[in-house]
Amino acid sequence: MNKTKTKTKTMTITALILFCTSAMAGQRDFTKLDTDGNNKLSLSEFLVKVNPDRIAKMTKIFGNKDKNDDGYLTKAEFKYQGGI
Ligand SMILES: [Ca+2]
Ligand SMILES: [Ca+2]
Repeated sequence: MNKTKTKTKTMTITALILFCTSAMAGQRDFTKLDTDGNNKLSLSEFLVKVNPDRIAKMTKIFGNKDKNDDGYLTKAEFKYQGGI
């Protein structure tokens, strides 16, 4: 019984580490893209380094993510995965 408990605990910790790592990676990308540091991504910031033949698709994705249609993506909107 003790063995099973230890295994479950290890798996939980591994899942937590994975979760934290991916959350941090997302944050780093947002910060990298936000070149003027205003904590929002404009369309031009969002499209930096995007392949020219993907601009149209990425512009559409930007629109889908921009839930309040203010032309900027907040961190929360940026992380929203729907519409891709
Ligand atoms: Ca910005
Ligand atoms: Ca917005």
